[in-house]
Amino acid sequence: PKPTRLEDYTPFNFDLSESRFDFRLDPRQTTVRSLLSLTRTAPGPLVLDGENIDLVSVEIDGRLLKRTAYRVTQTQLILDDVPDQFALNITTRCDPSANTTLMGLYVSGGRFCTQCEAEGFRRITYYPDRPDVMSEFTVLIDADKAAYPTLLANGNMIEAGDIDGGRHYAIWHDPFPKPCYLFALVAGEFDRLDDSFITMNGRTIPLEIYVDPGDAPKAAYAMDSLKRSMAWDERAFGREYDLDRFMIVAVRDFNFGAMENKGLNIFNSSLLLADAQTATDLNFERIESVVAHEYFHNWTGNRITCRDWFQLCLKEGFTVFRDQEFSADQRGAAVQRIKDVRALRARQFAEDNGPLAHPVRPTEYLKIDNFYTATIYEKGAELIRMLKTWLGDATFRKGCDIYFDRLDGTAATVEQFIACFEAASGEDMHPFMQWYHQAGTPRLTVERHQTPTSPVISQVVSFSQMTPPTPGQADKAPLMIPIRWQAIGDDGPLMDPQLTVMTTDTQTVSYPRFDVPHSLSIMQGFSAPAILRSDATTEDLIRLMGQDPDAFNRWEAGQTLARRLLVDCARALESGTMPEPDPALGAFFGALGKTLRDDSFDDAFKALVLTQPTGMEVLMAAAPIDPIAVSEAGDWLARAVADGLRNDLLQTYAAMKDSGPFSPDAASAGRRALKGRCLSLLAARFDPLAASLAAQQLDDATNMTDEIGALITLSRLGGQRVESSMESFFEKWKDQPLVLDKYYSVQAMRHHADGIHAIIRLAETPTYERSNPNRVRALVGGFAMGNVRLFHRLDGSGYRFFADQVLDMDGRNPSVAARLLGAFEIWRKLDAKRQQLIRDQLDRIIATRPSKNVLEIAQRMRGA
Ligand code: DPP
Ligand code: ZN
Repeated sequence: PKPTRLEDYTPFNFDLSESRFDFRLDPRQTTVRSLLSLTRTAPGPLVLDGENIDLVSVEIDGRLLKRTAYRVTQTQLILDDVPDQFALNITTRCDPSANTTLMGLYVSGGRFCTQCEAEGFRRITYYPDRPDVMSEFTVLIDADKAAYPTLLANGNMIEAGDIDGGRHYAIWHDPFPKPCYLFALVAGEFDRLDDSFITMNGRTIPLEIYVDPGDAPKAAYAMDSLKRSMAWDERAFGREYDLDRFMIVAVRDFNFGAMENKGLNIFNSSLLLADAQTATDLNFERIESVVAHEYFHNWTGNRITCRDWFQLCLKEGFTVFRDQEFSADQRGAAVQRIKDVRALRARQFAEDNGPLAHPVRPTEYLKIDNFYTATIYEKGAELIRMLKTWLGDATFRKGCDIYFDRLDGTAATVEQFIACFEAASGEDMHPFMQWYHQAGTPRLTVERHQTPTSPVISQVVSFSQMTPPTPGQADKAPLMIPIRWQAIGDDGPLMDPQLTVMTTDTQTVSYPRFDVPHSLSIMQGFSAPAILRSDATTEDLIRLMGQDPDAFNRWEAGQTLARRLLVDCARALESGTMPEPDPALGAFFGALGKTLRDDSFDDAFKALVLTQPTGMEVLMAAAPIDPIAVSEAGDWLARAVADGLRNDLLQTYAAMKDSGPFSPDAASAGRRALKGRCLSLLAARFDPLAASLAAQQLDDATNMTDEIGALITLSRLGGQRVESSMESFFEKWKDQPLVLDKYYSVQAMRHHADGIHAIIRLAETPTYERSNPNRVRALVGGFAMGNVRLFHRLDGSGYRFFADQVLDMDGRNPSVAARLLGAFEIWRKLDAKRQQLIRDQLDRIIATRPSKNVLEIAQRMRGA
């Protein structure tokens, strides 16, 4: 297959001001009739995209074309000879019920819905399926009235009524020109939750959330999040909603998390529905941030869209940044930043330091679906954050205002975006662009230099950067790295925070000499997506854990210490020795205990301080290594912490226990998170008390956070109670698909005594739905990412099972299959035996001639 390249971009050769589509919905045979007004802007044939659809007829200005007047290939409709201005009518048919790719028009739970980003619209009708072709859409939907009482599309409903044969219709018009990837259509029977929002200019916007019958109460939190998002975007970015109504629809079968279709967002129900009994605090938190994310796309994505898919970060990186800022405002900046960086390190750093590494703006792809990655999204967001850190809040906001003003209604590029900040600041932004071109995570080395005491009155710190090679990019240039730093003594900071903006390989900065011992807090707030290699001693880190005014780095100091302990321990375990008791442990526990007892920190922060670096971070730092040794090192450190802090943990658990009636707010969630951390640490030392606390918590639980936390703890502890608890959990929740997903993922992560057979049995249970992405992600994804012992078994059974499941999914849904396969991206970080086992599976996958999606990922992972 031939890749698509950024350098080959050419504009479409027609202007398409208006598009009209008539849908006659039928699950087996839907007819789509389009009417497009085209005006030539450049020579050449008219080439339209289309896949898996039957072409019925083509008309130009009302005249039916002969079959010889056009060419149809697997992926295109080509009209060689067309006038300079004309109306094109195309009639096509498709089979939504047979569409298992969940791209284009498909049926989920008896309801019609669509997913068009990135290239799904071409499965609905022939059309220029590219983001830079923007058109004003009018959509008529005609469907059986009893089966599909609700008919929705983008924009405003301008007409509706009954027609013969028990059918009815609705006509929707979207006044904002948009690319077809933002098109949406929904039809079916829904319950609706209604509310409204008054905008900053006094317009009242009806808000409607459509859910499966009976689920409306579970949409209340999403609705609340939506209203807060709308208010926040006005306050923080001056952005007001534009259409006359805003709709969200929840569906159970969905490839992504959610989709920002203009005025009609479609959500995976797992990111929309929640109540105390069925959803965890993490679910609530994600619903809040994804509802915000999709809403924020209305400006960063829809009003200003992307010229081509290489510019994906333009909308995704910026929108993730905006949703992170929103969550920080809603839930506390420090805690939010820590969670975002943890996720960045576990997912994006793994990607950026493995075979799938690619720049935030890639230069080629086989399937664009494969580039909805942590790099485009999360690293993309970090780049925006660095801009803000570098330019300052006011100039950053000014640049955003210029962007919204200058590029509204266009399909833009990263260069145009950056030019707005150049205009706002007068800075030369050229060096910053390197972040968009260059893959890989920079290593930032920090060294303090001793200077002679007299007569020199200052001392120096030197920074040096190095980015290791990534596939296809051997040589790396220096990046512009904003480093926020500060000297900290035993009574707190000794100077104001400094901002050093590094632009070369090395840079040296001097600062005053202090008479007291001090440590340097580097990259406060995680001021750049880099891996820090500091010369900080244990003493430095303990000092920072206690004194750093930057909450992120206070947390980070503990993480750095833990990472060092974990890497040493994992290496010792791999070579068959037990780790020596580390002299740093006592001081580390002391600092942890102090944080735990300090009332000035919120509970969510304390819970994060008690959370270890992810296995992925340790794996990356210690690679190549046996992943099971990494996992056992985690158990060892948890046990050591629990031994060192047993009384503190028990007391804190007891103090957090009665949180009163459930509320999803950040403070209440923080209490539950801290309680959960204490319980799981106690379980790590197999404290007999932990088993009875967990059993009690399971019996008493009035919310899913406590219930599933107790269940997971019991499953780690093993023993009699586990099987019966699992079974009762299943019986209790088997009619709730979202909770059943949780059941499968907890089961997928257990250390079953009969190994892979238990997982295979789960995949054969009648409630396992192999065509539902959520269910498959729960079992197969949960297994590959969360069951270190079984997935990485040296007999290769885990890898084989996983590859089988990916191939099975690939037969139905290539984009979900390719995404699952990403779990193999760590393979070169593993020991030699496992590398060989995974290489064999990748070769096997490639040999089966999989979809383009899976082929691209497998080949990139395998390496040329
Ligand atoms: N554009 C979507 C999102 O990131 C993904 N389809 O919200
Ligand atoms: Zn997005």
